[in-house]
Amino acid sequence: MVKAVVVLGSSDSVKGTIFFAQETDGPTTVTGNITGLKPGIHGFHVHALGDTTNGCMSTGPHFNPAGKVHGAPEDEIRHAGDLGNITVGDDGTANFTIIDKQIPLCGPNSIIGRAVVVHADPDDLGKGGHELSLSTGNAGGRVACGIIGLQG
Ligand SMILES: [Cu+2]
Ligand SMILES: [Zn+2]
Repeated sequence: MVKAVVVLGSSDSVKGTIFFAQETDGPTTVTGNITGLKPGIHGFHVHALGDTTNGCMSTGPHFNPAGKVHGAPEDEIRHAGDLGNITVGDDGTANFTIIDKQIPLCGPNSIIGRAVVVHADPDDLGKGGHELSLSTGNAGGRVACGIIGLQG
């Protein structure tokens, strides 16, 4: 079992912790609790870089080792980092579990040292017809992020 954690720390208002766990060669389970978000649907991705020197802007594009276009988590053609959307309740809190096969915690495509980003708007999953749909899902600004670090 390999475990990792993200502490969202780039925003005064948004707080949260996201845990990752993977058994050998199995899918990765992502479990998150985030507070201080606007109620509704927010894009949620793994971005390529664990660099927050310029806040969430310096975390780069969606993690995309296979060189594909943006999509939904269940799509064949997607970025590895495309984890879709999280739903925030009226109290500003999101609790979620995501199980995904494209975000390993070890091996050449490991997401350790990269970043998780929560967006201001919904991810259209590549189907919105906007010029940004096939690159970012047109998910708007980056409201919170954190670096994915190994956990013991
Ligand atoms: Cu993103
Ligand atoms: Zn993407």
